[in-house]
Amino acid sequence: MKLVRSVCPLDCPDTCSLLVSVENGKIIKVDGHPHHPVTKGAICQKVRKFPERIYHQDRLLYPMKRTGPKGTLHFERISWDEAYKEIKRKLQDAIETYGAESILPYSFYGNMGVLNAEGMDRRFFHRLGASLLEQTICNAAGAAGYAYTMGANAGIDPEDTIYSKLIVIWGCNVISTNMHQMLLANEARKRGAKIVVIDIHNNRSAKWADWFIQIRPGTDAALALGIMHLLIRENLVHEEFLNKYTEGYAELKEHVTDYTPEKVSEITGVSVEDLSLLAHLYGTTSPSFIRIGNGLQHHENGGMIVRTIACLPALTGQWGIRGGGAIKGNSYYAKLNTYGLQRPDLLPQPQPRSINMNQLGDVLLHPYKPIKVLFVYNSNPAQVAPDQNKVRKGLAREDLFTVVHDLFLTDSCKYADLVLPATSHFENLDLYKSYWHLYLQLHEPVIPPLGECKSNFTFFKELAEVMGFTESCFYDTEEDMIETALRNDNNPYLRNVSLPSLREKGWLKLEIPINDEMKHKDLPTPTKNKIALYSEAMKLAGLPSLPTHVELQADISYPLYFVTPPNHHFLNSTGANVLSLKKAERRPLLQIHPLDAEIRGIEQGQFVQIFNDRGSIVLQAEITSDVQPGLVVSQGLWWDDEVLGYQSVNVLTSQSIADMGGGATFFSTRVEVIGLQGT
Ligand SMILES: Nc1nc2c(c(=O)[nH]1)N[C@H]1C(S)=C(S)[C@@H](COP(=O)(O)OP(=O)(O)OC[C@H]3O[C@@H](n4cnc5c(=O)[nH]c(N)nc54)[C@H](O)[C@@H]3O)O[C@H]1N2
Ligand SMILES: Nc1nc2c(c(=O)[nH]1)N[C@H]1C(S)=C(S)[C@@H](COP(=O)(O)OP(=O)(O)OC[C@H]3O[C@@H](n4cnc5c(=O)[nH]c(N)nc54)[C@H](O)[C@@H]3O)O[C@H]1N2
Ligand code: SF4
Ligand SMILES: [Mo]
Repeated sequence: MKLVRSVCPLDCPDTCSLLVSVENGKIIKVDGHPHHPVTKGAICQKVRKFPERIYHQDRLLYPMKRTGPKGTLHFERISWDEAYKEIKRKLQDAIETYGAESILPYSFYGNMGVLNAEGMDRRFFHRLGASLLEQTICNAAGAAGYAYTMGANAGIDPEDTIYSKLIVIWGCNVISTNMHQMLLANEARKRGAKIVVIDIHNNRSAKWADWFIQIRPGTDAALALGIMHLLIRENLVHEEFLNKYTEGYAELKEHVTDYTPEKVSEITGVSVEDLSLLAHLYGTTSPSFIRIGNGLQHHENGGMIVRTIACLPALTGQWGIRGGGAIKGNSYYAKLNTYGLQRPDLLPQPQPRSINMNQLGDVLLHPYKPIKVLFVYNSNPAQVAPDQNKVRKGLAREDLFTVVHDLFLTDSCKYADLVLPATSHFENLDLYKSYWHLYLQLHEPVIPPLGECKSNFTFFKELAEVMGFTESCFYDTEEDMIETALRNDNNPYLRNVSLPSLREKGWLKLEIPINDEMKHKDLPTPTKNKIALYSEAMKLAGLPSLPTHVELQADISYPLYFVTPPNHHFLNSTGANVLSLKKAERRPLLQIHPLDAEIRGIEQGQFVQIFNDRGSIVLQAEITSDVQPGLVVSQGLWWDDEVLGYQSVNVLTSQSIADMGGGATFFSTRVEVIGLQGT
């Protein structure tokens, strides 16, 4: 038996280092690497169960071609040669008749490996001149909002949060979605820290916190402004820091006089007492740290919410104090040479149109400039994209040629003309960065490819050859691409990272003067090195220049908010076909407050219909005061299950775009719920 180093490839902030037991060429166990400074041997159940996923009986092992109608899963085996020929023919036909913009790659971070998420594939589609995809489904609004305030997605080193004395977990379900932040917070707690969770429902993290503050959906900016109001009124602000390092404090001071505790309490549902207590705690505890999640930015006003919360650490002068500040994301520090990796210079001029991935449904159904060829990889749009009825109607178009490259016959494969088998990350060489901690990791193959599986890298490299692309970048090896990726002279933090050093050590920490030595100037603040409490850039973009609460607008004729965050045992829809994980989650439920259940005559365990203008689904009700009145919650992105009749939550979500960054608005959905008789 061998123990081999690996990395978790899932779209999770923790990017854990793994230690894999391999026996006779087969992975038998997956553990956390005990020596990785953040992982420290701890990993989640999802990834402990990876052997079950990798060797799953349904794992795709060879290419297949559709033999039945779209929407079903009837395929026959073909060879890679046949698959390549068919793709080439379809691409050429589409380009000839409709132009290359009729081709759309649809991909996300099913595999976070740099090469397999955004390398050879991008080169291929750029060279082809295909429509560009705006990858907005995850954190686009929040990232844009945070950057308006702080300059970029740069926060503190999470390892420093063990020194925090107050940890505010805001719209982030860390127990499930960022477990090492929870472990670091536990360490801080042992040293006397208090943990506050601000969320719309009493989730796993809220139950673990010292104090759970329940807020109405989409009202977090008002809460943050209420805190600012009180900090200023009670003289708990750090005037010196504000004068030296921020822009627009005078304007903000004036502006927040409107956000009185009474008004904020009315908007947010947080009592005046709790608001005062929170403001006082935040104003008197140092170092204080805010972990800003993704949940609270999946709203129409998500950019503004994050922009507003991001102002708070400046008010009490937290930046530069070890353990003080915030993290929304840390992707800024690990910026690689994306130009070299993705080669945008291969794009035709003028550049092809770009398509917001949150609007896949409308785009596929649009009669003008139609999409004729769709490539799906690293993503499962039939489950994860909003307004699913439209997405599936679009995917079902007979004149659309769809290629899905995945490890499994996902629901998206139901609409594929060709299904191609993907390697798991264990079978690939790749480079990993985290959007939360500060380590880069190299991943060397742990096992050879299963069956006829090919990595995204290999697939697009071979397809480029089939298409007759002769540019030298299509001949790059994986090593070449990793070396290119690491060659980014604009990023001083990469100084000591090289392929040989990563090979030797497995992981390397980015060199960031952010700990004891961190001075404010090391943050990439927007203008004149100052944090933008007032933002001229936002004004120019037609947004309020000061932090502002904006009411949610969508579907107001429906009475209940419908929020659908991820669950504990799946990673988005990944893992929803792994029996042990499915068993652990039991079944998808609709959590509803006793008062809302009572007025609708809904009983515990009853099947209910949930509907709005976009469609209707059926789920089983769980009556619980873990959700507030006026809110229903269903956790997890489950696969279709014809036998049990699960229906997907994204039937009800909307393609509307958030206030910033083209972000998704999954959680601003509203619905009505009725009980189904005889269930
Ligand atoms: N186990 C597990 N881990 C995951 C994932 C997974 O699917 N499963 N997905 C990964 C990915 S891609 C992402 S983006 C992250 C997401 O992980 P997080 O950043 O934790 O975001 P969510 O879980 O979407 O939402 C966090 C919490 O915000 C709440 N929320 C919703 N609306 C509001 C609001 O208006 N205000 C406030 N205060 N809270 C609100 C949600 O109900 C939820 O409890 O997790 C990653 N990690
Ligand atoms: N209602 C609702 N919808 C949501 C969310 C929500 O909270 N609520 N969350 C949103 C968020 S934050 C996100 S990030 C998106 C996530 O949406 P997706 O990125 O689509 O995530 P997954 O469902 O995990 O699908 C990833 C797919 O990639 C495949 N895959 C893994 N590795 C490889 C590989 O190496 N090559 C290829 N070709 N395929 C591979 C996996 O098997 C899996 O089928 O969902 C969004 N949708
Ligand atoms: S999903 Fe997240 S917590 Fe689980 S092993 Fe991967 S990186 Fe670690
Ligand atoms: Mo995400």
